Amino acid sequence: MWFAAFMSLASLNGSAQPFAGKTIRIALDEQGHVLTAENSSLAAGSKVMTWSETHVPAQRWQVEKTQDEEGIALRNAYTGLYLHSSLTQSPTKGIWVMEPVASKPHTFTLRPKEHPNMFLTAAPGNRDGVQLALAGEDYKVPACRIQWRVTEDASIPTGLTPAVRDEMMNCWKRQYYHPAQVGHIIGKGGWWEDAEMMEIVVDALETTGDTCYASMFDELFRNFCHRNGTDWRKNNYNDDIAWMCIACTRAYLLTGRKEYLRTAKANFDLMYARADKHGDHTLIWCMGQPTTNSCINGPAAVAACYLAQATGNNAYYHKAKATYMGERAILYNIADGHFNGQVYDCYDPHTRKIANHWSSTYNQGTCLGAACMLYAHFGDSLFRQDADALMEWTASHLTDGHGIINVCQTVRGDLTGFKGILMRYVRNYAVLTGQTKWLQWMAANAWHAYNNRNAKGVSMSAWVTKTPDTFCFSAGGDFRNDGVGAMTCISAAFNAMPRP
Ligand code: 7K2
Repeated sequence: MWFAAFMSLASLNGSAQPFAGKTIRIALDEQGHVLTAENSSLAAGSKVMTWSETHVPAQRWQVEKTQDEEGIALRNAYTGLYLHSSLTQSPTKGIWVMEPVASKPHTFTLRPKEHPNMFLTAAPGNRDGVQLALAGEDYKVPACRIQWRVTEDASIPTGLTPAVRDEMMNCWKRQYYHPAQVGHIIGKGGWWEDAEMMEIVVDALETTGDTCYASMFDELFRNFCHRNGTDWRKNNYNDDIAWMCIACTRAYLLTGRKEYLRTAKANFDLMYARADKHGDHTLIWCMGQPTTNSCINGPAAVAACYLAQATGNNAYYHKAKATYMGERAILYNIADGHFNGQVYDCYDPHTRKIANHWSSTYNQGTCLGAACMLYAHFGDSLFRQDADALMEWTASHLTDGHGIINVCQTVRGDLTGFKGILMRYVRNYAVLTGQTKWLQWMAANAWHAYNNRNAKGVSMSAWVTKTPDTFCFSAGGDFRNDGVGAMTCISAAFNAMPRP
């Protein structure tokens, strides 16, 4: 049976503008491939396609009445843009005529008002990301491909709420968090990756007060120590040690478990003693390597501030300040005495040159965090000005035109976890300065990544791309058992909602 047969069967069933005012799901086939804003893109002109059901607003459409009494407009429930007859999203209303298919309940055809002889269809195939098309009289498609199953659905969340946030965490845990011989392990277990994921668990504890996260941290800590011991000097990466010291000291400050502080303090002290050898208070990144990197100086300054808070020993604040100022002198982008908010990656003391001009979310983040903590303790306006500049530069240079972070769009290697690190320091900055707009900025990022989740409820580190159900990113990399990147949006979600 071909589409032409339906033109005569279509009847308006009493309502020219069906579903007006409702939010609907528009599915093409029994497998439930639904009309979806491609990659949840907020950009006008981006495509609309079909994708498997992930229960997100980017897959729902709000039906609006139009001036044309026969037609409706379909507005994406996430992006706020309209389905246009060019099969893209548009800021202006496209007019669609939605007609019931006789004797098929909940089934409709969709025609663009301006092309009344054409029907909305999608290319054959049930894979994700199938292109839409308009089927005209000279383009024969099976009737089933122009018959859309349309149902009202008011059950989809409309913004980031504590319930959405908790669901993100639960879906992540289901995929990556497993019982082990000792405690629990994430994926196959790592070193600094574990530290960073454990910090997100600490963020969850700090922002919700839910002691389930204290237990979760303890499970991970016991497993980590079982694999890596409690003396970490055999790890040559000083940054690795600093990351784990931050996680453990923060966990101590929230739980009071002395074991965490004891381990953090002993390892920080041995790391700092061997790393502070450049003579300018910057730290050696990795033993045996010549450079000093932002990824050691930033975390070490943060770790020292937390240790000062945990031990009451102000010598740690002075270490933090020395490390921070050392890094500031060589790795901050300062011209004519003015810091523009950008931090470089790596400096070679032998050549006295920046060895890597790359600027990243995580280095921006730890510098922001250190600046905030140093400002809170010393009250020196330099730290406050630095924090302001760091926040502004990060939000305006590492994002797309809609404020969504679009760097590190990868699921492989170190870069996958970096965005998650930035988030907690943005929270600290927002709370310290009372600028809640940065919490909203984080919530918008978390919400974007949520809209791009897959059928298991997992969102990969490439936040601006729809997460594949296969856990294999088209740009390369398999994240079935590697939870670092998929936890970054969870960091954004928790850190966007601090406790009052
Ligand atoms: O080169 C450094 C750093 O400057 C750069 O920003 C990142 C980017 O790579 C390393 S830091 C990542 C290291 C963390 N410690 C353990 C090492 O295996 C890992 O490379 O990728």
